[in-house]
Amino acid sequence: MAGLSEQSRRARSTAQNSKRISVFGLGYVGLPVSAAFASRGFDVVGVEIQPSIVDVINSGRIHIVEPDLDMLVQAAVSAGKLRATLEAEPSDVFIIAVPTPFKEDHEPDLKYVLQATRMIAPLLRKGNLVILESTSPVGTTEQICTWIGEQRPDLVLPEPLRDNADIHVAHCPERVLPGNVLRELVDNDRIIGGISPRCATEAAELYQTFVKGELHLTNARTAELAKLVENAFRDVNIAFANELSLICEKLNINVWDTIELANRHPRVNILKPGPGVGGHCIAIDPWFIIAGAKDLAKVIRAARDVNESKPHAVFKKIKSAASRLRQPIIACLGLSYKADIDDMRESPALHIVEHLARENLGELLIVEPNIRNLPESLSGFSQVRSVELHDAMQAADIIVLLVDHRQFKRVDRELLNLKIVIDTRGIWR
Ligand code: SAJ
Repeated sequence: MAGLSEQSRRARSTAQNSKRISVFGLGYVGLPVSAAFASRGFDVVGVEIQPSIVDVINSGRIHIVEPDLDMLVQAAVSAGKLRATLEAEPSDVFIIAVPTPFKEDHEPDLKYVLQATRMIAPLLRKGNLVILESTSPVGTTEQICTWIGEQRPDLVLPEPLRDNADIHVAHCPERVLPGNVLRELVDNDRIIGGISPRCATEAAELYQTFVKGELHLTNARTAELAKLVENAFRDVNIAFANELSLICEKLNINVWDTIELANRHPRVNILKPGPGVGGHCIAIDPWFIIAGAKDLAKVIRAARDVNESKPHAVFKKIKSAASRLRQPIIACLGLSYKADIDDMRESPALHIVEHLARENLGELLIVEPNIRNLPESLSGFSQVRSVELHDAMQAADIIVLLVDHRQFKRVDRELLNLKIVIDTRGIWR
């Protein structure tokens, strides 16, 4: 935040740090955010609907894979600065970090945001700050105000031109990259969108206690759209790479060489093709834009179609290879949606393996170094087994590289000889 001297910044910071912050949702965003605030001395309460997660956090452990987060949580819990609970408590700040999925028809589903707001509303006192961190369709932060107003007609709510409200409400979208969360949480710039300018300032004062990147203040609707646009931009660019991979396949040209050469141009930077786009952000957020502007979001919609069709193209390639063998053994390397994490949300790798299992094309040997047990969706198939990397490489006729985990990059290339190799990430070329 521009304009604050170091001394007044420190004084404000100390005043801030005595506050209690409740974070709703202790997932991939809520837990690192909780730990970051707790490590700055705040009294942080994590409100979770799953009792097993509450128990894990309160014992100083974590339930997700994210580098260094375990140490930070352990330190915060043992210092008494972070605890998890099922019940919401009165606080100075309420941060909503719950999932924002979509429904069958790709319309946004705000039920978890509503649920959190319903828990927060009865506890609100004058001066409280409510922050929505979850990536959300345009208008969600205003919707939160409306929901609060329904439960709390006694409160003066913020409006764009009203700065004398009893509470403050802002959208501060998270922008961290899974796998690099703790560094990005601190270093990345943040967009802070207030319902009113005062709401934005209040939220910015809170985030400046640990964010080293710049804080960019705006209104809530712009902040909502800016976040969606970041991920839609990436989706469109990955779709370009994925479309290119299909074109190259048809023309029998190596897509990786083509991209490498084209990227030598000073103003060209083509992303990497892969088995599809996964995760809870890039594969979801563009739909929030499409839902709000159906007739206009044509490129964004086409990119979604290309990226959603890519897992099927990979499946067809595996099927064609398998059809040339009798009782093929197929090794599938990786299930998560990207490298070196355990997150399987919207994972194209998982979708491909599920499809292979359903079609029963042969024995499936799954290697996923970041999980202990196979996901439930694969448990009912007798021909599917979780195995060690080395065993899969030895036994398989077909090796399908689905995720570029670091363990797979180190594979002895000799083991690939005489096998059919389908490398969707181009790490063995
Ligand atoms: N992917 C490709 N080719 C590429 C890059 C990515 O196929 O060249 C695939 C990945 O394998 C993965 C998917 O795209 O399946 C998304 O991965 P990612 O690493 O690009 O992004 P996420 O979903 O892990 O995190 C994104 C980030 N957004 C941007 O980079 C614009 C992150 O900063 C956001 O905080 C996060 O979404 C979010 O929460 O919205």
